Amino acid sequence: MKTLWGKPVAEAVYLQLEEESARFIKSTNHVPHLAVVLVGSDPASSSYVEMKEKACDRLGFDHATYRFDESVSEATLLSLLSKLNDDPVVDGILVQLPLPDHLDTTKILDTISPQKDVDGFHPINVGNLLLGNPSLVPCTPLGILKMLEYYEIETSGKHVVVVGRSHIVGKPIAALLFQKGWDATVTICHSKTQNLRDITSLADILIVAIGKPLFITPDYVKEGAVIIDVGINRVEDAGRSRGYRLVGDVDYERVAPKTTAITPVPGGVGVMTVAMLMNNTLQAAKKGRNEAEILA
Ligand code: BQF
Repeated sequence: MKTLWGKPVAEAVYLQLEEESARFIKSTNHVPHLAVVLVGSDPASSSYVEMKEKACDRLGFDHATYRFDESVSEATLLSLLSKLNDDPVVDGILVQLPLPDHLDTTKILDTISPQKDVDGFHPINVGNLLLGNPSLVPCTPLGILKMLEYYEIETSGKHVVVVGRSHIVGKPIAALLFQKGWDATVTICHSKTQNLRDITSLADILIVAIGKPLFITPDYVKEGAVIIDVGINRVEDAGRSRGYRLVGDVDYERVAPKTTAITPVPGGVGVMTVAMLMNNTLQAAKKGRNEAEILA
């Protein structure tokens, strides 16, 4: 069994981005700029935003975080987003999720210009992804692909089972892996799937993104499978100073011995999510500058 750490993969991505970004800044005199919108004070969201800010700092990207009280109105957010859409300094825009219930997440995300949509959630980008056209691809699925590539895990002809059908992970990773180039056979399972265990047990590669701590136990897994655990769940742990620990959707301790390779939590896919956000920010900046040049 091999543990698929995210760190070395993310480091390789950061190294490449540093080079690519230096070249970009030199030739355009423009520094990539990420705008982050954070609503409320959920500690997990705040810590994710902090990791994204640190990643920007490491690469020398400019960034601005727009913080709002929980009670912020939809109109306020929509007006900020349209200002950011129109601001030529801003290359990437992301709204940290989840948003409070009184806000219409879809409406807000769809307001972000597709060219600046570094999370890849806009319908234009989702459509292009499904069609196999160039597009901004959601960060976690992109991170999973990078990990598979780095660790030389063959996907062609393999049976990939995706558990979870979220817009952020399940749907896009499924849609990517059956494209030409990856050539996997993909099955998508979700909360209403019957005989889930029988299906997951067929997987050569099992990708789990359901947000249920330690849900996948050895009886869900084929001997020798590769496991990608996307879950990041806080569970109470009185033995830790913070009072909680992070666990995945997979019961790593019990499942790992049965696998060929498995991602840990923390330190697995999550690390890649942030690295790929930086990748998307630079890609958006490059595309934006090309277009600015053509118009000039
Ligand atoms: C790690 C996220 C659920 C809901 C909203 C490194 C991150 C996480 C874990 C991170 C996530 C999860 C992010 C680790 C961003 C991934 O060491 O294991 C980094 O920052 N993530 C998010 O922005 O919103 C979420 C999960």
